[in-house]
Amino acid sequence: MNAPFRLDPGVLDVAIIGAGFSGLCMAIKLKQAGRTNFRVFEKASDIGGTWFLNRYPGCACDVPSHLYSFSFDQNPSWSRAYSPAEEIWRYQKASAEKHGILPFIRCNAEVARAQYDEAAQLWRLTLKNGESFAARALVAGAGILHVPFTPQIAGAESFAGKTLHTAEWDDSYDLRAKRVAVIGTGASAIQLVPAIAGKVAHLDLYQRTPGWVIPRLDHAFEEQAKARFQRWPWLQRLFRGVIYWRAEMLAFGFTRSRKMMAGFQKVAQAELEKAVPDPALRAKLTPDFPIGCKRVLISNDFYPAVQRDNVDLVTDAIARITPAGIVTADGTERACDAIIYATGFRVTDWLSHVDIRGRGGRKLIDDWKDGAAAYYGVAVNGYPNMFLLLGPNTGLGHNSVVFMIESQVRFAMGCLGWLWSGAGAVEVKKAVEEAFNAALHEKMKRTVWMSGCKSWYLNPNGTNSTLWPDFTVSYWWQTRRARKRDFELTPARAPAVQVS
Ligand code: N01
Repeated sequence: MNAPFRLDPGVLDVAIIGAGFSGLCMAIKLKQAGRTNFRVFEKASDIGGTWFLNRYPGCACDVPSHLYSFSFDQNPSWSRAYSPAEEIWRYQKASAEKHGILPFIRCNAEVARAQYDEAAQLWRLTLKNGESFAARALVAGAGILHVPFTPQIAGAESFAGKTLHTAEWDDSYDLRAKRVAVIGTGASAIQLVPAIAGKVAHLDLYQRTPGWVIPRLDHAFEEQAKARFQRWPWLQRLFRGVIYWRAEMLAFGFTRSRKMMAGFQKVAQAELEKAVPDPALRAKLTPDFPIGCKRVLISNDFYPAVQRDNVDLVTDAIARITPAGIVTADGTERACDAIIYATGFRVTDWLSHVDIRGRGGRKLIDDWKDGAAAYYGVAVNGYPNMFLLLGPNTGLGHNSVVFMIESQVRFAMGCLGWLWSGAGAVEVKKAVEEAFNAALHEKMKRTVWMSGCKSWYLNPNGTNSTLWPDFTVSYWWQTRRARKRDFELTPARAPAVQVS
């Protein structure tokens, strides 16, 4: 990422944390609104967020690309229905370039601390390298899937071979002809395992909990189809609309109808029976929770990969790691050259790596100790002029989060408009935020995510601060404009303070 970074003297209008889909969308919309006094601070060495960081073999999006992209920047050239990670990343780069936001992004710039200065009505940011900035508004678009989770397994540090994590992939390590252990069978593992199983000498897949897997209706787009999308953008919009509403229908099952989910589960069960003839292996791969409770996995090649001669599915619990490999609870040691952690992300404390302090020095990490909460995932009482993107309870199990991001950016732009027209501080009212969350968690009770399984959607206390418990269209409708009556607006106290 070589774009020059220009720092205007003085106070920024907006400081954005993160240059993934969220931060890029915010930056594009600010620029389109004629605002150029903003900066994006990205901790990684390039833009793209999760699509830059996740580079493991087989990494792709499990939401169709024509939907998992900006509505205002449709790409007629997607190579496949489910495009690989690198293609999504290239799309993000092209979009950032097209909208002229690269000069506003600073990479290798990790925000360590953001503190609200009530007297000055400013957010004061400190980067990890000690630099400091001030901004009237803070937009946190850090995303929830970026802090890799590695379980603490006894003896892990003694392992003499190579250790990798799907979210911190080391391209320079050659897996060919190696004996490999993969820990985890979530969304990352089911993409990784088929991609590497044919290359490695042997693969032990350590499964703690099997997931429901449904077929991925993937296919390449022929040049003719791409040309049609290019020539008739309305055709692509129509296609996107069809994918959107097809996905949206699933929300009914996830959030309201156990009957619909039961039908869905029958389809997955039939697929498993068709794909895995061996009853013993099939039993190991059969989940004991309702489909949808944990994230539904989408793959055509996972079951075939697990049945390869050089792949063993290990379901005994991992007891410890030795210099030579992994020992399971039954005492068996399986030697390996590399251990790959496909163990996901630290989701429920996703913003804890930035020390965010609001009014009176209150810490977001303390306010969220029992679970993150916000108003529509965007605004938090006690943190004026701070707007979160993909914040609490705005993740999805059935549709594109890019759709949610666009709704949130529009909502945040509405609030920023008040700042630009005379307000000094904009803060959601406590009672409004509390009432919103009480209603949300009431709705959450009837969702499949609360049906009793253990998943990364849940906080340690069992509450769900991760997912939106309704249709995305209802989120879009409810957030189509920010309502002044829900916020406390404090007049600007003084002209913007210069950064020292
Ligand atoms: O992580 P996960 P992921 N011993 O948390 C297991 C998104 N994503 O990286 O189920 C043994 O789902 C754990 O077991 P269990 C997507 O939102 C999207 O795969 O807890 N095993 C589980 O099997 C996804 O949901 C795409 O019992 C241990 C696995 O590790 C999210 O990222 C692609 C263990 C972790 O699964 C995370 O997916 C990839 C231990 N001590 C990812 N600890 C798209 O295509 C954990 N596990 C959009």
